[in-house]
Amino acid sequence: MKLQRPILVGGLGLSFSLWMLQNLHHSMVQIGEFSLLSLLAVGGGLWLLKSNRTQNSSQSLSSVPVDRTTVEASIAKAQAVVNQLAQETENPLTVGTLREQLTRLTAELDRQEMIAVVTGGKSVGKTTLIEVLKSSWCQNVETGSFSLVEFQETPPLFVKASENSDVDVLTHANKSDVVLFLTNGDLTDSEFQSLQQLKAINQNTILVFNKQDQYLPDERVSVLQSLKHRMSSIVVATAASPSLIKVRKHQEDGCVQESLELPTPDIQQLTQQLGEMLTQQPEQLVWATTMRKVLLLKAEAKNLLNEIRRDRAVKSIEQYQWIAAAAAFANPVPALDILATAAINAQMVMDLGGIYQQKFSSEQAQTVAGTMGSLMVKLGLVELSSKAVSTVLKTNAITFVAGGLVQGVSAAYLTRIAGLTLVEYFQQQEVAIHSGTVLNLDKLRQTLRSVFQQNQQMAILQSFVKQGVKHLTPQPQQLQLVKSEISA
Ligand SMILES: Nc1nc2c(ncn2[C@@H]2O[C@H](COP(=O)(O)OP(=O)(O)O)[C@@H](O)[C@H]2O)c(=O)[nH]1
Ligand SMILES: [Mg+2]
Repeated sequence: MKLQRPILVGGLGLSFSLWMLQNLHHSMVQIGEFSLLSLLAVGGGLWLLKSNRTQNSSQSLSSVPVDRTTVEASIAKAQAVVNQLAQETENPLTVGTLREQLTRLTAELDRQEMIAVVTGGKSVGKTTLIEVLKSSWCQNVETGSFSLVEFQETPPLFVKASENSDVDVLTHANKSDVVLFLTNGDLTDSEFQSLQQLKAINQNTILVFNKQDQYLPDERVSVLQSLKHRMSSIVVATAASPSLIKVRKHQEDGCVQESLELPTPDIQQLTQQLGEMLTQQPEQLVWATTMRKVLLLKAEAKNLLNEIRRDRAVKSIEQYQWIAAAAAFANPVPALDILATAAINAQMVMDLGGIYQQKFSSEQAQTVAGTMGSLMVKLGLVELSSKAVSTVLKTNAITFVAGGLVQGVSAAYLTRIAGLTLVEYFQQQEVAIHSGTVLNLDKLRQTLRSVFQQNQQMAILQSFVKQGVKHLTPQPQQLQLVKSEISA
């Protein structure tokens, strides 16, 4: 590996870089399908959807109808991911399962019966509401005015010790045509968040204020108003199983007779709204649901693929980081020679691109590596890392600080950051094979910042520096050996 003449790297002010890093989380917003993919990527975290995305795009998203052709195209894309997985995995069973699921999804495009999921906290009245809904629904189906609906109850949300995590529950909800979300009054924070998540994935949701009989008439109105104010979705009030009420009857002889009466369930608003929603364009709802399922399945396959590729990629990155370390260690300069590191990275870019089926010519790889190098400088990462590395070295009382150790470890560290950034970036690309890869610089910059931030945690840095020191300096045992040889 030939090193170019080292240049000094000033970097930007530390405070500026810190400011950039602080603002990082605002920029990690993605659009469309990516949100679903990245959700799954982070441990199935449906919960991670940022609410600002919801505000920006939910309205426009929900107005885009999904047609059959679009779903079929998505199924084909998912198929391509599964095929790629089949080529790279050593686990044919998973591939088999995914293929079966895809076949089922194709058949589902013609599903006749609608699926409504009823969810909410514990004891909000899910079971009761379903009972009442079913019987009123049947009558409407018989007269031919409503389509067939299967009502499904989810396990309760917000129950800590439950076997089902809220993520599972929401994933289930995501696979239905409509969600009835029950609450018994003003929304709690967790209820609000779950609703936001349903909205973010463009799920048809009706917010149902059940047990309204427990409120005085004017309270009812204000709860309903407040719900409508907080959620722009459809809100209805119901009493699936109203409590007994005391009824006073004035007799003709002037006596007052009190009796208890059981009011009939009041779900009229809900039946009407749900009826409209499910009867207007049932095919489109079914297609939209199938689309969500396809995207989830594709994301699952892609996740598996990414896991396999990441393992291979990290091994490769590790090789390059120690090459970079050795080079900078042997050729210590006052500040890190980022261009030299970048020259080494070009080969790494090619390798990683190969693993992720992103074809780069050697010139392209050179450009990518150079771009990453200059991004690192611009973001002040070079300066930040050498500072961090020397701090860790000092606080770990590493006595044998050879010249070039800081540079060596920093070079390794920056190479690793560059590599992990590319991995992260490639993971978000469509799996379909591209001819001629065009880098999205903004996205690369965002990814770089976030990967850097993740790897700036003290624990990670410390263990990395220790590893680096091990690689670059003689081991204690070896020193011991040398000493004992001398004394012998
Ligand atoms: N007062 C009143 N009670 C209700 C209403 N709906 C359900 N309940 C009662 O709330 C309790 C919990 O209902 P259930 O359907 O089992 O709730 P789930 O846990 O959400 O399935 C039961 O005792 C129901 O009778 C309602 O509209 N008004
Ligand atoms: Mg129940």
